[in-house]
Amino acid sequence: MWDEVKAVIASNQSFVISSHVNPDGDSIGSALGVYECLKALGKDAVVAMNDAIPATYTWLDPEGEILAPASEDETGRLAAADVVVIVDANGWDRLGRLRKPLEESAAAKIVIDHHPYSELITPLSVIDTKASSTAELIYDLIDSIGAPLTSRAADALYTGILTDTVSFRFARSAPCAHIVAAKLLSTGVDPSRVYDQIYNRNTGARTRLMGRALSNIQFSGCGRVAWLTVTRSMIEETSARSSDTSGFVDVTMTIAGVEIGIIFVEGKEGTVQISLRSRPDTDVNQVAVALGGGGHKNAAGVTFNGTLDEAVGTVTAAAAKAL
Ligand SMILES: [Mn+2]
Repeated sequence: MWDEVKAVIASNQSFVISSHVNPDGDSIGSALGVYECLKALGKDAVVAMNDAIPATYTWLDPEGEILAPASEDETGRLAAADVVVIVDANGWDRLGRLRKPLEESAAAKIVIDHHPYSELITPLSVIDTKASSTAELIYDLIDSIGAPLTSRAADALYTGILTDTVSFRFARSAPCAHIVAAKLLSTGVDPSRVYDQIYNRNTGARTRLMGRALSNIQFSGCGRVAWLTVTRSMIEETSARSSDTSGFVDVTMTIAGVEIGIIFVEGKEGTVQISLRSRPDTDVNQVAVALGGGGHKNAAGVTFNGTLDEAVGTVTAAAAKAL
């Protein structure tokens, strides 16, 4: 499955690696996995993202090599690369400001992803929706190339698998995710250190904000839908940041009887960031797709244009229909 991708890598020198807006553990881990592999092969590579790297993952980039958020100046220069590699996303609209320069560049385009897709943006697409994470696929690519796996790449790929499976809790975790995780551990990844870096670094502000959000949890559909709301004022009053809400929605799924969990985070300029979670048999991707977002069957997201009340009304109604 990697032959064409390997041929393009072998015959080119400069690469730009990018991923979706609001980068997460899998997008950052996958991008760094590809980056480390290309560097080991003697290639010129740069990772560029639309948004900043969340504090949870900055330990993977101690030298600040990732351009995130990539400035306008940097973005312009990226278009000159031979090859654009997009990981953990398969639609141009997922790239934010980087879309235009990368889509319009003459570079060959490669996509490596595990999200459902409606149309391939490049014939050089390796998309496996059964994979736990894009990181799992990147491990396979590096293995297939026979390139050395650096310790940073191993940490990054383990991070991608760990976070995309929510610590091996998702149905799609089995068994390949465990096999690849085991191979990464055997190269020296310290699982307790990675877990500690990602999950045990919360700030007091984030924890206070989480308390505020959880204390206002709402239910509908006889307790089968649960949702949290985070307003701008809650974020300001707790001195937290919008990005601190990452992971809050997962708490809804720890509640007995809840089939769908949702978080609504009020953004600036009349937008609401929505994340949805569901049990294995319930599909929240269709709810997100119908509203212009997307993701996976059991974890999806969408940006809503409107007020918080409008978002809650629209999305909880759509969620009730998905039950
Ligand atoms: Mn992913």
